[in-house]
Amino acid sequence: MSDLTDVSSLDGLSGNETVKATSNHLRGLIKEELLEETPAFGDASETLLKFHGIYQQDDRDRRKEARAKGLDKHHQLMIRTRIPGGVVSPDAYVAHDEISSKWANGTLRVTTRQDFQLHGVIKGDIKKAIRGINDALLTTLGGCGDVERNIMCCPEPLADRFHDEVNRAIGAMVAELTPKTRAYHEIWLDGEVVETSEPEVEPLYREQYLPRKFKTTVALEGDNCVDVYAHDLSLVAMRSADGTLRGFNVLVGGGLGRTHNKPETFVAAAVPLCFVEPAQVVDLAREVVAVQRDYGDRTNRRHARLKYTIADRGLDWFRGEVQNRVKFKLQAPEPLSWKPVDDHLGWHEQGDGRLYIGIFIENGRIADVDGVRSRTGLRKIVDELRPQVRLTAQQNVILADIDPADRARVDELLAEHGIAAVESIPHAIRNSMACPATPTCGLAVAEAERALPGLIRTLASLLDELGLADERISFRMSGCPNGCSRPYLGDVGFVGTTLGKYDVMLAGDFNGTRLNRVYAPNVPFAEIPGLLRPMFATFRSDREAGEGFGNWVERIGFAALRERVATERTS
Ligand code: SRM
Ligand code: SF4
Repeated sequence: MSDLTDVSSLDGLSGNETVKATSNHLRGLIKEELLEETPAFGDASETLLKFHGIYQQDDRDRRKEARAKGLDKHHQLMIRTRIPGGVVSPDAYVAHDEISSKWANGTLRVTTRQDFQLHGVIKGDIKKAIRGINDALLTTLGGCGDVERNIMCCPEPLADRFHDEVNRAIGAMVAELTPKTRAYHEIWLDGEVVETSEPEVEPLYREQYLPRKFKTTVALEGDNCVDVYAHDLSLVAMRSADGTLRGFNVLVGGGLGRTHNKPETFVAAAVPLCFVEPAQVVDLAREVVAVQRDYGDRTNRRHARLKYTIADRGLDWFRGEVQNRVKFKLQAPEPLSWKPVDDHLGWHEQGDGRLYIGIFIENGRIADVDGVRSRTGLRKIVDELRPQVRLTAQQNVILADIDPADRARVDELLAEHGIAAVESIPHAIRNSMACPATPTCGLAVAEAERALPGLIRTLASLLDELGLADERISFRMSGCPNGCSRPYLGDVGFVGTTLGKYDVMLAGDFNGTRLNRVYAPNVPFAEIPGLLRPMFATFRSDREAGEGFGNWVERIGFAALRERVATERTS
């Protein structure tokens, strides 16, 4: 175990480790650079800003033009608000909506981890935007960076004891795992700099924080709407017969990021670790994070997630380390079973006499575009009826706590703003997700959010033609192998390899319990429908009753699939 406080011992570690260790708990020179009239922050601040929920980006669409004119890139910032369980008060919704028009690009982006992102904020406006978010009682601290990220949870707003108990556990975990540095308040909220002879302490993260990002999700027994197999730490809340919270099944070591042509990087599904009781879950979560803090690889950021620590040292070793640090006995994990994933869209009862409605937001972009005015429409509903807003892991929005008497008014406002009723949305579109990719993501090698809408409509009409319109097949597209839309856990994944080309991944499943695999590498975008059509046609005639597309591909295997597709093409 390295001494994390001795900066002279950082030789051989990744550059980020020195930046963190010498940052005085994430302060660095952010405050000073904020005062400079430059369009961008320096490199060290760029690294530290992530811990504050801010990414330095540039508008990639304008790079060419800037280069031609001999100008610098169009620097801009992206803000990510950390929203545990995706729960947003009406005031916080309004605050984000206002910030988006005053200082960002006029859209709100619901992320695959139930956060809001605001893109296109310039440096001179960033402080006002962060303050606006905090004034609405949310924070961006820990939205990104090498710390525990947003803790996700199934967003269904059901009013019962089980949900209350799960929410309490999440609140306690958030409090325990949030960085304790006062830097955030000092920099963004003009918090007083406390002069004291006592050094500031980060009890969990110490001087160097974690080797890499760390992600936790909470699922509710039976419903994998939060993709438990994708996370460093997943907690599946289990019910007792009397409807109370019995405990959590714990899984560890999921992670989807990989790098093309670097076989040492890989996608991993989380594996069962143990079962813990409700009163033990905070200690368990803290110590899982602490083991990763102490043993994660700090020399190579491509090999620094928990999945690599577990792959290198073994699950039994990992369980032993966690066991040594907690005061209770880790129990054996229980077997998990999943019902068909619920996206929580449409109208539902909450269980307390009120209603909620899940609204489909294509690729999470709340905007006013081409007749679909989701931004104006949602804002009107929030202003008029003050529902609680919840963000889903499929990038959609739930409006909760609605009086049944207001249901017709909500439907009216949605229709007025071109926001389609979920029943009218083809399943292929409803079950699709894409990451932002270009123009904001600096890592994108291909389009995603801007490419999927066209493709998914072609696929939806193709499925319709084949009589498969009611089939629930998930389609997920990412603009690079990092997998932000979790493309490796869908029935069909499209993973950008270079501009206009995608690895087509098959043999995952709709419930997100199995990783898919590359069926066809580097497929030109325009050829994707032609590749999939004969498969869908064969699936229609060949599948067993109730069998999903990904499960069918997995059962017959890629070799048989290729043969059957060839036969279908010639018939
Ligand atoms: Fe992600 C980096 C967007 C969920 C794996 N992700 C990025 C950055 C910040 C690019 C960057 O580092 O410069 C992207 C910003 C794009 C933009 O312009 O907005 C970005 N990731 C997103 C979001 C917004 C995609 C979306 O469609 O919603 C999601 C924000 C979640 C949040 O609210 O915190 C998002 N990213 C994910 C997920 C899915 C998940 O966690 O459930 C993954 C795969 C799971 C995982 O972490 O293994 C994911 N993002 C990555 C990686 C690869 C990490 C790795 O271990 O290799 C990167 C690159 C990195 O960290 O170096 C990355
Ligand atoms: Fe960017 Fe790649 Fe993530 Fe898409 S998958 S947002 S392109 S890092």
